[in-house]
Amino acid sequence: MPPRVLFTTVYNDSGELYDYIGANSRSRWFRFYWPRIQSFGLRFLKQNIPEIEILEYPSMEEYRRKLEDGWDVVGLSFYLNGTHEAIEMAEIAREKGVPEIWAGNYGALTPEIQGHFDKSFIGYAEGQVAPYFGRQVGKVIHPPLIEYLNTPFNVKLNIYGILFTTRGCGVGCKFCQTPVFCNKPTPIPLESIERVIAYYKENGINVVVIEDENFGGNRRHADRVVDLFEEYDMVWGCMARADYLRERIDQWADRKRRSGRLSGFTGAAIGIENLHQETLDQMKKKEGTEEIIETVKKLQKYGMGSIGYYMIGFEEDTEESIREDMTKLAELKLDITQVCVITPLPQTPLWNEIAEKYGIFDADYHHFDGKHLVWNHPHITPPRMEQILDRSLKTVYPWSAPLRTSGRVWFSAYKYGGLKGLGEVASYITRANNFDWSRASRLLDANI
Ligand code: B12
Ligand code: SF4
Repeated sequence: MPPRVLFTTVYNDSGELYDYIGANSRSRWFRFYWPRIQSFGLRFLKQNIPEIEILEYPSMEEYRRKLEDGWDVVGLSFYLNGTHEAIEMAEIAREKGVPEIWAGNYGALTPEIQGHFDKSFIGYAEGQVAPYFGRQVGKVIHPPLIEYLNTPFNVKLNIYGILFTTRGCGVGCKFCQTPVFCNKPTPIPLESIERVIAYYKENGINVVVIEDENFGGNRRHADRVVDLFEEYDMVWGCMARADYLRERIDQWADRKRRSGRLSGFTGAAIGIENLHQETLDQMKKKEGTEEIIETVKKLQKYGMGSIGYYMIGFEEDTEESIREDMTKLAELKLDITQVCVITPLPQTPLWNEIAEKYGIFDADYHHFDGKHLVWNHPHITPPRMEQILDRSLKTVYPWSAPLRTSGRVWFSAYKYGGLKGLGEVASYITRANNFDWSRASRLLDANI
């Protein structure tokens, strides 16, 4: 009999799902919702090693109940800000007599907490876990990963399939843990990508969002993925570096215009990080502010969507300088602007630098979520930083932002597809609300 292995994310007793837009907006009046309903990491593991059982965002009670079934291994999947919950769950599992407790995902990178677990898995783990079941993972199979965009009235606006095309990044930005987690970019096999795109298409999902760390880092692979989208007539967007996007946007927009359809490239999320070149250079971002802004403007010129990631609280930042930067950032009129407070993460160069120069005073890992100041900043106190963040988010995501986005989507649909384009956007709403959500829990057949 194979060992009984349970992998779970950390518990959530708040009664609410984590909502990415909620985390990055302070709008009390109206906003969109992007709830986190599936754990992508656990789905990949289950898809490739079906013997594992998984639990996604359980309540503490559900977790305790599940433990009663008896397990040889309990594995916890967590980010740094879920560390306390992961340790608590590990202790409960031990009390229940589970012989082995494992840690995985980015939270497992923290050296100080690894002692709470029998094993810590660093990086993408299908290949590391499979031998436990006496086998190996050849080509990684991409599971279906499905999410939706919601409104306060529970009318869903869109349903989309998530896609990962490569894993890992070695660029080496000072603040980022990815180069420690997995610094060798590895492509997901194209046949695996094609299979999941076909699954989305068959199930009425025609929008795909790529959430790679660095889509386009491998130009050849990325271009072939784009060809697949064209073949399957998909609408798609991606999280990517500005340099790759800048090279390709004109061509993608042109393809779209010529096709007279909405399918094709529709927008991107870009790490702007900071509007000051010296700060980007210091962070070893290896990109130019001007080029990043130019890429955003290009997206907007073509009516494409834009999400920007931005960081505040660098050592030279003051309340006044952040206020000025936020005014400039708001002028970019992005659809969503994720503003994070710069947070030293374990094993990054930034962690060592800040720890030595200023000291990291906060021992509460909940605060390592990019929304709190956890170190001794030379000009700003932690409570003041929270107020500055609130004000910044209000500036970059005013109540009118969702209206602006809706206007852009409809206008762009008309621009590229005429009346048919408008009908197609309306069909997104019908597709999302008529989708049989029990399908979202299905995985693909194991054979590829
Ligand atoms: C998509 C994503 C999100 C989505 C998650 C969507 C979802 N449904 O899961 C959303 C938007 C919700 C999100 C939010 C946040 N995110 Co995020 N996110 C990512 C992103 C881009 C991809 C993650 C992913 O799904 N990868 C694909 C899957 C297959 O890989 P995986 O999750 O790593 O899982 C593999 C391994 O980790 C391992 N594994 C996973 N679990 C387990 C468990 C066990 C037992 C074992 C053995 C192995 C194992 O095996 C898996 C398969 O190979 C990463 C960037 C990146 N480099 O990965 C950032 C990243 C993970 N996010 C990060 C952060 C900081 C956040 C936020 C705190 C940001 C914020 N301030 O808003 C929040 C926290 C959310 C929360 N409280 O839970 C950081 C994590 C840093 C850290 N130290 O924790 C990352 C690395 C970005 C970065 N470079 O800074 N995020
Ligand atoms: S921030 Fe992005 S580009 Fe920089 S190292 Fe991390 S994943 Fe790579």
